[in-house]
Amino acid sequence: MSVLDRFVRQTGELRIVSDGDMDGIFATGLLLRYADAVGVPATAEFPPPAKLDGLQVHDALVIELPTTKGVRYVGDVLLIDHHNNAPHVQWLRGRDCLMSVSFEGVRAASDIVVALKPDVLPDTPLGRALLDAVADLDQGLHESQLAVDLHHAYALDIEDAEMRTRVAMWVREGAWEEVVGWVREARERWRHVEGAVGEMVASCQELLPGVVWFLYSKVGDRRVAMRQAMLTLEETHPVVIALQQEEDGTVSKASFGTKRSDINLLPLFETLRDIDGVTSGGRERVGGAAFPPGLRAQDILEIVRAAIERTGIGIRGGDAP
Ligand SMILES: [Mn+2]
Repeated sequence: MSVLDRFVRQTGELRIVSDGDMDGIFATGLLLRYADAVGVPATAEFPPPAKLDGLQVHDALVIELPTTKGVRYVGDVLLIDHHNNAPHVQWLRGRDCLMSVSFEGVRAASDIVVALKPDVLPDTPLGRALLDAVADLDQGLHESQLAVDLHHAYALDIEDAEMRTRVAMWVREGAWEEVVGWVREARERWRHVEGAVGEMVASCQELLPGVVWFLYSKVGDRRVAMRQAMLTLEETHPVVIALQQEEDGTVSKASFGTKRSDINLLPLFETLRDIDGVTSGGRERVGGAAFPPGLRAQDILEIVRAAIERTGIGIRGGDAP
């Protein structure tokens, strides 16, 4: 009897709490297949990264959410993890590790599930190809067309809270055609995104030495394109600002990003927060601000320029990122 069987026998149900990446989604779907096969009630959730710190997880099977991510375990937890080159399943209770199983030669959490329960392995070449592509992606390999398309499908829908559950359910049911349909559709969507990224990059203008900005609309997949355009521009400019333009031409939001370790954006967010009606926050190298309605891009840029000049964010100009 595997550690998984023992755990489920004790808990009488399978509550899955998983990391929301493609590997976590597939591992969850495969575990749901297992639960269905053995006739155990099962649930699955993918807590968003922002909610992980302090999140209590009790009596659950946890995929790739170790306590180092801020999650707190209560009761019995079965952890499936494979980072630091040490694929393993651990049965944890408080500070005790009741059981630990290591796996050689597996590349992803979904591979561990298959190693534990070979019966959940997809019964079609399409399903197995998808599982391979997921493991490739998890290793940072974008070699097959399927892995690339899968990566894009995920990136396009990353803000869609229901995407993870939807894909996990397809895996649960062995509906591989549905997964591939979603992935193929993403290929077309991604072509448009690439076009939009090129336009955004080409349209960027300088606000201050080392600080560039561009406008985007939130229509369709433009937010995904905006993030790609920011990453591209951050390669050659210390600070990049993307302004979200509404249909009426006004601007409501700004995103800020830098790749430079000598730049800290936090004082800028603090200064912006002090302005009436403005909310702002983030981390040292990425963040955003929301402005009161009715402002034009030029109004926002003046506000941001003044805030940067007042706080200084460490731009010394010129240096490569
Ligand atoms: Mn993984």
